[in-house]
Amino acid sequence: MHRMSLEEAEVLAKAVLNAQGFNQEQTQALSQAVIAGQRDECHSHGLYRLLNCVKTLAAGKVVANAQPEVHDHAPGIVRVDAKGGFSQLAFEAGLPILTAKAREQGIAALAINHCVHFSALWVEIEAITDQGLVALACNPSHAWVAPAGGNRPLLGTNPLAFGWPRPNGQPPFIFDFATSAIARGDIELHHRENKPIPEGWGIDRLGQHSQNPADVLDGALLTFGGHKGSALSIMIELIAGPLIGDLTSAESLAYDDGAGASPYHGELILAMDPERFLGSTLEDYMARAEDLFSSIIAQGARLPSQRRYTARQRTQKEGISIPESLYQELSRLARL
Ligand code: NDP
Ligand code: PYC
Repeated sequence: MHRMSLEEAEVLAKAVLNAQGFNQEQTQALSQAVIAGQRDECHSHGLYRLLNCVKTLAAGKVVANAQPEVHDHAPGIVRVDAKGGFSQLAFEAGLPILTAKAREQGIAALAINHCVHFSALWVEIEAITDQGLVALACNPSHAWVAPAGGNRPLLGTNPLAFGWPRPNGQPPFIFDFATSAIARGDIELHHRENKPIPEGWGIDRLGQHSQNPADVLDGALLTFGGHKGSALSIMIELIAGPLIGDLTSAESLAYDDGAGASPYHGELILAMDPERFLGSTLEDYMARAEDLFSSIIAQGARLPSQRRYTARQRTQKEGISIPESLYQELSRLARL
């Protein structure tokens, strides 16, 4: 393993992105996302993702200097056209209007269109909960997942993330998961490390359960929770696809045309203002939410994101470590 401080990791990420041709703004937004992933030990969405950013650019499937365009679409809707760039800069461009609209009306939506997408959604959810708002986000990806009862890839790994702000400086309650049994990125990491995957993550090309990551990458992932994860995944295809005038996972994969690039589609993000919903009863009801969290922890259960927050505290002090082979690949791409 190769150890680095977070500052060194950021220098490396920016060097890779700059050397490969991303402009300053895109480089800043992309490096922030992958450093956040690495810092919180979400390895499938950390520095490893830079390899796919570079592959996507080399395949001509992302615009390296895209300048997102913001459209104030309706009282409750802001749209951002990412103009074929990665989603992160488009999110940054839309966030101030999304939060202003949520405060004004209690609830508002941000629809990002025409973006290339690879991020862990909690990064965006935290940017919204940091402002005292409740958040929900989802997006399609590529058609890599079989619907429950089916045996061929059709749905995306379609992440769903939710965030709830908490008082007294406590980190927000956030969950963020793929609606497949696991993110595809994790199966890719098992493949890189020659490790078998757990039973139930996926099937091979012939529809047989497999623990071989290569066979599942070539076959299909399964949804989490059978028909329930499958239904959530279909919902995400609909509300972050046709509803916002963008591609489904099957359409994204068809657009990819074998390039192996990051998915190209839209993203839907909702923000809700507890103060607007609750007025003078805000504190009382936020305290009840705290009671719920306390009761969960009292049973010995942990809240989602607790592992991330613990990892964050550790890596901020001790730095991160990545496989030496990944470090060497990134250094070559950075032309160090
Ligand atoms: P995981 O299954 O690792 O984790 C999902 C969530 O469950 C996390 O919030 C996690 O918190 C929480 N969790 C895990 N174990 C427990 C537990 N025992 N008790 C309570 N909570 C728990 O994630 P996935 O593989 O499904 O997804 C990983 C990432 O991949 C996500 O960030 C997602 O946004 C991203 N992704 C992005 C896609 C895209 O299109 N952009 C597509 C698919 C996935 P904690 O982190 O603290 O463990
Ligand atoms: O890990 O499934 C995944 C994924 C898709 C897009 C970004 N991450």
